[in-house]
Amino acid sequence: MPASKRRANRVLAFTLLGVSLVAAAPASAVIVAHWRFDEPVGTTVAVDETGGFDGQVVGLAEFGVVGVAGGAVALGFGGPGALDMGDVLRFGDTDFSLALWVKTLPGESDVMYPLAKHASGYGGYLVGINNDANYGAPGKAWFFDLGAPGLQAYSTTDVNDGQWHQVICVYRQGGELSIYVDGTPCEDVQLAPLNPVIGARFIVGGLDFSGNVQPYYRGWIDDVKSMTTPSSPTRSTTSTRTHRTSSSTRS
Ligand SMILES: [Ca+2]
Repeated sequence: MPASKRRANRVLAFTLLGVSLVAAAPASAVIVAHWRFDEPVGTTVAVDETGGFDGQVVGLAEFGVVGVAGGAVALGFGGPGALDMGDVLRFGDTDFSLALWVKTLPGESDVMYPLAKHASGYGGYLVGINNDANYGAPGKAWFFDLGAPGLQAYSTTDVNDGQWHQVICVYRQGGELSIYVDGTPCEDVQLAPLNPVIGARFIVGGLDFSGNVQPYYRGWIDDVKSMTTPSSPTRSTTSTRTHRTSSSTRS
């Protein structure tokens, strides 16, 4: 690819990043954590430039690969790996949002968790890709807090096509989950149980199993942000809101 094209693509990526964040996040959102993953090859710590919640490499994580903005981290190649930020970002039932760029292998079908603060039996928020038994859907990204199968916000866009996609998940006080892919419009809104306050590790590329990091991702991740809204505005009630029900509960 010519250098001019690469520069143009990079400018486009930065532009898309800014536009989609502005479009999807509440106007008063404040970034509380931001991992750019621009560290060089061999790094064992992913720096959070905003909140100081640095992530420790668990297993294998490759830095210095090309991302959507600067570098990215590659996980799941040559062995399992994830990034452990520790028990941070306990939002509970308050407005917050998560933004991340993901790229998988084309047609990747395994269930993956690019971002999670989840404790088995106690719920907690996470972003999934593909389906895990009755949770999620093939090729789609989904946002979970504590709900039974179906009580998640699902993307309509496939995110397992081998291209970079920005996923933004928004939680609003009262249990409203919404999800955006590559900007607007919102692809799903779902009323779910209130997000619990739990003790669990915040992990990029895996889940917390009884206090241990379990890697659950194969692909690339770039520019992860977490945001809050200090003074919650009135909750939105949109015409696109959907309500699904189910009798079982995730454990
Ligand atoms: Ca980056």
